[in-house]
Amino acid sequence: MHPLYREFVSLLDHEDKEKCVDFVLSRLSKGELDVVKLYDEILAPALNNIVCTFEDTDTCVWKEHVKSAIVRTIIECCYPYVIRERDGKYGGKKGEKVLVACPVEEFHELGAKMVTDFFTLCGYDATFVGANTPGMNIVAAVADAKPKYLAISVSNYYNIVAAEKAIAKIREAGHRDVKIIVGGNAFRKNPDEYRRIGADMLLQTFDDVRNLRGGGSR
Ligand code: B12
Repeated sequence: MHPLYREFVSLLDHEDKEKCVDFVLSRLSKGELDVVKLYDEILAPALNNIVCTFEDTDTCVWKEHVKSAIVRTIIECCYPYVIRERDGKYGGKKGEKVLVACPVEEFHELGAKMVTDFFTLCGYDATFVGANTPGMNIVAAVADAKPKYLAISVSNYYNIVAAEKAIAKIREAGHRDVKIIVGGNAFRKNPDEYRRIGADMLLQTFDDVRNLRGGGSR
């Protein structure tokens, strides 16, 4: 567990947006924290460890919305640090295009936003297309932007079907050059599903993204 995790979670539990943002930005600016550790060891577990019991579902769900909105603000505020770390630590911009999207009905967007920043850190020209993106819009984005990679993030297991349909549409439209990556919690217990749904590879971590240029697929 990251040494700053508990302190951050306590601020998040109090839904103190101001203190949460300040806590993170002051550590990033002093170099006490970097973006990957922040995302992987503090923000993602702070959300993924939320458990709603049957008795407190109504309260828990609106609080989950508030907490995820605070985390979204923090991610947006990190962008200057993403660029700074890309240029200072990871060798700068190299330029291959990547689009990152969630399939239709997948509203869990925070993993996709973090992954977009992971690609940016590694020098890719990365664009977050959006949560809940219909297949035909993903096809249009691929046709217009002509990315080298399309990364599809899926959190809810049931949305793997929507990812599969989007991939089929891309293949039907004849976009054979784009490499399709999938990732996200929906695949954690189902690591072989990516092949069945027609993706080229499954990636899950910052190191997977970093290793992509050296081969990367598993
Ligand atoms: C926050 C949250 C929400 C927020 C989302 C806010 C937002 N703007 O994104 C809100 C409140 C809107 C929400 C709604 C719902 N949620 Co919700 N939600 C969560 C929660 C608590 C955290 C998810 C999250 O954001 N984690 C933080 C991110 C950063 O972590 P991550 O996704 O794991 O991403 C990391 C890695 O996985 C990786 N990664 C992710 N994608 C990719 C892609 C690539 C290519 C790579 C390389 C890596 C990668 O990188 C990230 C950084 O390390 C989880 C709990 C849990 N245990 O997961 C439930 C959870 C995901 N939700 C769930 C459900 C059921 C729902 C609802 C259906 C609830 C409802 N009844 O309304 C709705 C569905 C909405 C929809 N249609 O999508 C279930 C899904 C279960 C399943 N079947 O798989 C979970 C697991 C809760 C549970 N235990 O039941 N939710």
